[in-house]
Amino acid sequence: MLRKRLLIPLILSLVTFGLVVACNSGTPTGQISSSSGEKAATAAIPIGAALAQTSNVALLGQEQVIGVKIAETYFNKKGGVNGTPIKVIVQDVAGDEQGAINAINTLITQDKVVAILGPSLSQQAFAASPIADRAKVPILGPSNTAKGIPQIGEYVGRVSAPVAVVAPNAIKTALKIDPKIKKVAVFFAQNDAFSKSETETFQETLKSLNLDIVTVQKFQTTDTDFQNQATAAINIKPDLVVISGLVADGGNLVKQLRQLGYQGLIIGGNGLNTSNIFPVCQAQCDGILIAQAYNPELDNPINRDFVAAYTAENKKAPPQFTAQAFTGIQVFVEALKRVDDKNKLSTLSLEQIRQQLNQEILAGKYVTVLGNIAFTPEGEIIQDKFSVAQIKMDADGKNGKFTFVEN
Ligand code: 1QQ
Repeated sequence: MLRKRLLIPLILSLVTFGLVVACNSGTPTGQISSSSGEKAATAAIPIGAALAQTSNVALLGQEQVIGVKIAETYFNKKGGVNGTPIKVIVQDVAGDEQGAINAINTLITQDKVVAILGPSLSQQAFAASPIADRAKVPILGPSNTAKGIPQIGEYVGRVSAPVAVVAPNAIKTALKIDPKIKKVAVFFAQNDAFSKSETETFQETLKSLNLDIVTVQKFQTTDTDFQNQATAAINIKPDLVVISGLVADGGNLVKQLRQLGYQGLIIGGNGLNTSNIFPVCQAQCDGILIAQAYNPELDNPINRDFVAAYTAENKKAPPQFTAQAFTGIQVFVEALKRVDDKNKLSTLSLEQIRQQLNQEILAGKYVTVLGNIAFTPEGEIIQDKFSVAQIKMDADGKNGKFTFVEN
């Protein structure tokens, strides 16, 4: 009786794995012909990635997609999950909550994934990750850094250190560069959960360091004109500007601050943490300080491999969002191996795999490109390596790079 109960879901999930591979894969990873009679079908294990491939949020999501693709190739070359390949299925969350809800529903009910990496933004996670939690599908935020993400539910965690841990590093670096900083102008996007959370951390840190917050200016992530806010702030003559927003808005704000004559240091938050900001603020991006949860110079074998794989394609060092997405897939692969070590995946139903995978994710310790990480029982990442980078633009403002100022 028990056997039958296990067997039917097993057959269903194997059939599903096969279908998913057939529908989504250009390379027939999971369709191993049994015509020779040597091998039974070994279907690839479907892992979902709910990431932004369209809208302005794709400026961030694009780097995450690159990370999951590199991870898929890398971990499959290493034997996948005890010999069974993984297949990463990407669904576009686009720029808003509904996009994330749709992508996550599709991954769960249509693609029958064992787990999900995503969504791209905290704003999307608060709306969409509860769906994965209710369906008992493990979901890891690749860069969901707002306060409260792991607390969404038992099945929700993140591989992205929270703003509370990462953001203060940038302020400390700014003070090292210019110890005379006293007056600080703070800007944040009031329609974005991450930006609201990050500005709280920034403001608490500034206060704890006895710096004066001379103005707090609000905007929307959809805004393109910041003349009013920028002018109001510049009139108070701040020594430092701290911005929590996303790429397009954040980049335009930086550009307009500079055009209006602001010459002091600028700290950008995690939403500005991509070279996709270069075309937005061009030469005026120069000098922006951004705290980092990843440093390409980390010297461990997996990071050396990751940097080599990324650099071969992209001719530059990998960015944080790519590294975090790569790490998310690694966590799934290693935790799946441990599930399989205990009970062969082929003997488990999809529901059992998802549930046991969640336990193993939380129980594991991982040597990653982000350094050594683990999770609290709530799904919060435990990570100890952070850095701060500064954007250096070429004179023509076309190209630039993130240079690390603090290790
Ligand atoms: C969040 C973030 C974004 C800036 C990541 C792309 O950190 O939404 O939490």
